[in-house]
Amino acid sequence: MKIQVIDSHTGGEPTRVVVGGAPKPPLPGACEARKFLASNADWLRSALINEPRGFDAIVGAYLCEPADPSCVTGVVFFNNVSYLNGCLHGTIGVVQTLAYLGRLQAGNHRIETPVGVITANLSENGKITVHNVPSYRYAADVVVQTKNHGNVIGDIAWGGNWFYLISNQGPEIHSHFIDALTDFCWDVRQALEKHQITGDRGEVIDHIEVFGPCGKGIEGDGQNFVLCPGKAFDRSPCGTGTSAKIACLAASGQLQEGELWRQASIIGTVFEASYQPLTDGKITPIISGSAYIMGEATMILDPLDPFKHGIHY
Ligand code: PYC
Repeated sequence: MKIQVIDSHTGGEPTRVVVGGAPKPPLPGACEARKFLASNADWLRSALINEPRGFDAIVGAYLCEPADPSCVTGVVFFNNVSYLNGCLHGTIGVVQTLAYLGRLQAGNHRIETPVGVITANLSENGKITVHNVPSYRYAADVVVQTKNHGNVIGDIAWGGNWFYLISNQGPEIHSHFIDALTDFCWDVRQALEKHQITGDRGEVIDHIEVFGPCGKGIEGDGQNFVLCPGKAFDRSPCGTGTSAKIACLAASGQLQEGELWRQASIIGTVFEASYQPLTDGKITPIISGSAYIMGEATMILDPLDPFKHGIHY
């Protein structure tokens, strides 16, 4: 079996877009496609993301026919352990990939995801700006008792995924401390599950985000470290995480409509963010970044290869 992919990165975080050879769901729509992949073709996720073909930080993107015909494509994002709700570094990678293939021109494009339609603008200079799904802070100053790091306080917010956002606690936000930051975030993640602290409909909070001031030589309004569901950290500032952050800043009156927030990642890459308020107290986050194509490949799944579907540790 042969699967064609195109690899890009957005602020250092890789996206592997499936462009050929994959099985197709019987019905259109991103929700249908996610159900189809999870129940009938999960091997595709594992084969493309897990070792020996991939590594933990890659996010995969499966393109599908949208249910909404005004959308240029539907997309399902997946990682080393499961399927994501949304993914904005991945959306920026998908837009750059479709432009590279000549399937998209500069302008506005609607994209269907399992959690709603988002709009991406591709500018002539390659900058990609995404209007994300409605985002909001669900709870502020939620204390969680962790096993190894005492009591931690954070906000819970939806930005296309569920986030627990922690400011100025835990290890310093610096690439020297990635192992310590990972341990800290994993401890928090497990504590949230243990104490049944969830999103507003009982959803697992599977992204942990820690904020601090920008390190020396890094430009931005703040620097973050984001731990993803499969314990990989986001090399980019995380678009859904930045959406959750500005939802919290908006809710606490610290960021006004149209004001710019520059979110730096753990490796110093930056997304620019602002928002438009919605009538129900939520916001539409507007996130900008750029992606770069790194490779085109045909993945070969040899039936005799014991690791054709990836290594499961
Ligand atoms: O950019 O939204 C994002 C994202 C989610 C997980 C990894 N990146």
